[in-house]
Parts: sequence; structure tokens; C-alpha cells
Amino acid sequence: MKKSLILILSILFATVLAFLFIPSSNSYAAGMMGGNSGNGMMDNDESGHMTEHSVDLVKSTAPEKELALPPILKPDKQTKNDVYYTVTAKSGTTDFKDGGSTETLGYNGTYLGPVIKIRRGQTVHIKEVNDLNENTTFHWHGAIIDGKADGGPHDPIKPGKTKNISFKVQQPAATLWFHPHPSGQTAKQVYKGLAGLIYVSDNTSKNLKIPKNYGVDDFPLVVQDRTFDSKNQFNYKKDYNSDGTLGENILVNGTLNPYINVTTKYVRLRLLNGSNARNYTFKLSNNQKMYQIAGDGSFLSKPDPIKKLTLAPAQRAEVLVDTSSIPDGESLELVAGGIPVVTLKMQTRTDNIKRMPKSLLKMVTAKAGTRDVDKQTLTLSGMSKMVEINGKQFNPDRIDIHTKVGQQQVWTVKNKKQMMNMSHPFHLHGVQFRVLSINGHKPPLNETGYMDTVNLKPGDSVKLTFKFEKKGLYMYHCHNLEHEQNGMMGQIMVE
Ligand SMILES: [Cu+2]
Repeated sequence: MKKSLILILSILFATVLAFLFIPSSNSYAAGMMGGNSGNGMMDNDESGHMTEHSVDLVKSTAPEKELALPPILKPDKQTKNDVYYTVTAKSGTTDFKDGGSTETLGYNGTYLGPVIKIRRGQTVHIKEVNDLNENTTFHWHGAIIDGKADGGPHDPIKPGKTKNISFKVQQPAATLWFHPHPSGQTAKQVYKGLAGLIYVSDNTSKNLKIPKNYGVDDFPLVVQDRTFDSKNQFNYKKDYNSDGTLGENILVNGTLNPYINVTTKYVRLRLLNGSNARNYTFKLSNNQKMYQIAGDGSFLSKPDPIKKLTLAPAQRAEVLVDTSSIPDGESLELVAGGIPVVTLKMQTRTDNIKRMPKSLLKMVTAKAGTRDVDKQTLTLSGMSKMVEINGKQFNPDRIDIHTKVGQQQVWTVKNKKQMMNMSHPFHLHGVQFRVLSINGHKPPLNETGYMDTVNLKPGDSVKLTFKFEKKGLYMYHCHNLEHEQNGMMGQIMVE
């Protein structure tokens, strides 16, 4: 009797709450209503979404296929200190599976883009060509680069137009990426396929005894989730969710159900979460450890043995997998959310490296500095169309923060705990930062390197330190691309 009264009261309470907090977006409300009785309201699943409107990952019915490898971009010209590239954003069609080709976007191809190789100390010249029928920009995510070359929403390239940029590479070896960032169209253009990788090399990467033979023992894995409609299309409008568009199948480098033939004892996987909004927690199917060697913007100080690895949208990680315990002919899967991401098929293997390196990159512990520090506090809040930073939505005509080149920065970024909780991957343009603390505690080893995107769970408070090395206007925003587009973004002018 008493129990049922409590049950009725709590259902009533949940219903009232649900109606009070339904934001304007229809898709959100539909998801909410379609959910079961509001349980898990405070919970987040791997998607970073409330359980009610998540899209569960399902294994594609497509046959397995060897992992596609993005081509390494050939320079137009190369001298001792300079390299010249052309990158063209264009539309096309891509055959992902039987049943018809899919209308997609790509860089120099029909889906995704090439790997652009750059070297520390080199001056890189890129001709950015827009062959789309709408505005786009080329954002060099993670690059230490002038504001005017950064490709933010202020510098759209009109259809048929070209922009030339140059920058000197002055950051450590890392796996960076590039994607569009035009006002209002970023999420759709990324969903349709615009994203590519940048490999930065330096003396450390050159000297380290780690796998570095592209496509042999060193593999890029651009992980994305996409839904194919009945005509095999990516229907962004239909799949759109104002709290982050999710897809039901995993694509890796544009391949469904991919496998890699493993011919070496150690394999290096360079993971990019290139999804609009989904978080992935990666692990190996036999639960053995992987060794994380790099994060977003640099190697770690030493390999971090981990059983699982969570990447929020835009984050990268490089891991080494030791396959020596798996017999020839058997396979090991990298899985996320119970779904295989890529299958590693063991062939006869050579000893490509003798052992796991003991150390990787010499790095001092990040310190806040005590004097002459610019401090900022940014609070991310809200859901759906009502997402804000410090109570404000993005306004292209408002500069939120002014600062100077070389000024030490300490930023406290908070994800306000609210009735409806979501995680927010916070990204800052034009710099690589170090994490000082997460909720007052030292960051785990795999977040002690240089980073450009840090994931904040509900209630998290993260302290970051960095300096801008270049001038210009830079964005900071949530890398859940629908949140970014709905206004969870601000801008800083560096003079
Ligand atoms: Cu967000």
C-alpha cells in the first residue's frame, strides 16, 4: 500500500519535471516521450546523452571489408623548409555497402580526406578550395596557427572560391585533424564526410622506436557513427538531434565492419573520434591492456597501460597493441559499446619493435604559475537549443575575452550540474593546453600531455593552462557539433 503510493507520487513528480524541462526542440521532446517512464533521467550513457534519446549502436549487416586507408596527400611542391598542399572540399557519392551509393562530401575525394603530413620547423602552405555549393571553412583542429588561418566561422570561403594560408609548424609530433567550421553548417558538413587527418612529426617521433610504417603497423582509425536510410543515404535532417546527432552504425575511415591483417607483433592505432556527438569507450575483446602513447596534441611522457579508453568527439589517442598472446589465424577486436570497431586478424607476424618504450616525451608537470596570470572561468550549461557559456549564447559580433600573445592563461571550465545532465567536450582553437586538475585532483596519466579537447562530465570542473603563441580571433566551444551550432561557443581576441 505504502509502496504503491510512493510509486504513484514519484511517477507524478517525474511527469511534472519532464513537462517543465522539455526544451523547444521537437526531436528532443519526441525522444523524451518515446523513452520508458523517465528512468535514468540523471544518467548518462556512452553517447553522453540522457538514456531516453540515445541511438543504440548496432553492428552493420554489411560484410566485413579490409579497412580503407586514407591516401597520404602528395605535396604540390616541396623545398628544404616549405611544403605546398592543395585541399579541395567537394561533393560526390561513396559506395559504403550494397543497395546504392551514398551522397557524401570529402576532401580531394568523396568521403573524408587524405592524411596531410607536416614536420616541425617546416612552413606549410595550403591552398583551400571550396568546390561545394555552399560556404565552408577549413579549420586546422589542434594546430598552433594564426587566427586568420584557423578557419573559424568568421572567414567563410564562398562556393568556387579559394583561400591560401601558411603557417610554421611549431608544436610537437601529434595526430591532428581538419574539418569545416562554417556558421550554421558545421555539423551537417562533418556528418556528410568532411574530416581529414594531419600527422605532425618531429625529432621525438623520428627517434622513438615505435611502429611508424603507414598501413603496415601504424593505422589511422577515424571513428564515426552514421545511420543509412532505406535508400542508403545519410539523412542529416531526419537524424538531427539538437543535443547531438547520433548514427547507429560505426564507420572507420568510411569502412563498415573493417578488419586489418596484422603482420607485426605491435600495432599502433591512431584513433580520432570524428563523430558529431557520440562518446566511445574502446577496449580489446580479450580485455588485455593497450598502451596509450599519445593524446590530442603530443606523446605522453610514458606509455599508459589501460584496459579502456574513452574518447569524446574531436579527441585523439594513439595506442599500441601487443598481439603476441594471440595465435596466428585468430583475431582480436577493438570494441566500443559492445560493437566491434575493427577486427585485428593475426597473420604470421614479425618483431617490428623489440619492446614497449619506457619513456616517450620529456615533459615537465604542468604548473599554474603564480603571478601575471590571466584567469577565466567558463561555465557550460543548458541543453538542446538553450546551451550557453557563462549564461550567453554565441554572438559573432561579441568578443567574450581579450588577451595577449604569450600571456600565461589559467582557465577553469565547468559543466554545471543540472536536472538534465550531459557531458560537453570543451575545445579551444589555436593552442594546445595542459590539464592542471580535474575536480581538484591531478589528471590521470593519459590526460597529462598536450590536449585541445577535454571532456567534462556533469558537475566536472577542469583547470587548464596554456599560452596563445599567435594572434587573432579564436573560438572555444563544445565539440558536440549540434551544441556548438546551437550557441555553446565563445570567442577570444588575442593581440
Ligand atoms: Cu555540449
